Amino acid sequence: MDKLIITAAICGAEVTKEININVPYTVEEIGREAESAYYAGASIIHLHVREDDGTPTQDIKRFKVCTEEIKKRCPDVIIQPSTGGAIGMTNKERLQPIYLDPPPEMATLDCGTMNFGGDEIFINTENTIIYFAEEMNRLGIKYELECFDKGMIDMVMRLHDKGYIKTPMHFNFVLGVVGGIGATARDIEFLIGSIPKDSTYTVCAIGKHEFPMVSLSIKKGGHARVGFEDNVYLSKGVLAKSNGELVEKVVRIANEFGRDIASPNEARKILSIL
Ligand code: KMH
Ligand code: ZN
Repeated sequence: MDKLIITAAICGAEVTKEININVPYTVEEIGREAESAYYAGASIIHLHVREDDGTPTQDIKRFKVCTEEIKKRCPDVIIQPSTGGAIGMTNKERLQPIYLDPPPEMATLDCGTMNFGGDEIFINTENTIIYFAEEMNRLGIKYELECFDKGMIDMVMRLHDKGYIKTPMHFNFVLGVVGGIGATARDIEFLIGSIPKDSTYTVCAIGKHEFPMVSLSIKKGGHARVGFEDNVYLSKGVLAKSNGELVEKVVRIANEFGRDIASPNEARKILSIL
């Protein structure tokens, strides 16, 4: 089994300080949270950025200063900007962080449209996915294929057959989002069984589903994503003081299963970005 790649989704676009005061907004807070996750064992930082008041933004200038702050504190960590941004943003707005100079090593590529609770719709048409994939191919960016449901894997396979999506593929199964696939062992089995054999995958799940689903992924040879974007609790009723605390818990679970933790460079090799 490969060593375990831990991704920390430190901030997201939806979760706020009202839910957990430790959710980072400012550049300094984003740096602090990335650093706590990195020293706990994360090799990838999945990055959304905020204005100081918490408003989500995809502004390239904000990504630049946040990326610099993270690199100062965690020099070899893999930074994976979001191209999902927040609900309602335009494609051009969302894509801004891939145009950083130098381009990021990785970025997310969301693989379908879905309900996001209430009246919210997260829009990723086929043409949007193709446009994002082609831009990332051109810039040599490794995409993490965000699949919130089985049909999104089918979309990836169709776009692979048409030459838009390259191998080896790296998936992130996002479980338990309202409108997407559930968060049970059966759901994970179904998704794992639906991707090409030479792919890698990581698992994340929302709220109380985070640690049970991540544990299953660790056991089965997949990778793990935790962080305030997905869940703010360390255990029932106990708010996490930092993203680092969530990563430390993943490391404890991995130790139980006898799974070693990948350094950033080991993660690069596993993901074929070295
Ligand atoms: N905030 C969601 C609308 C991604 O980072 O690529 C989209 C999202 C996925 O978080
Ligand atoms: Zn995200």
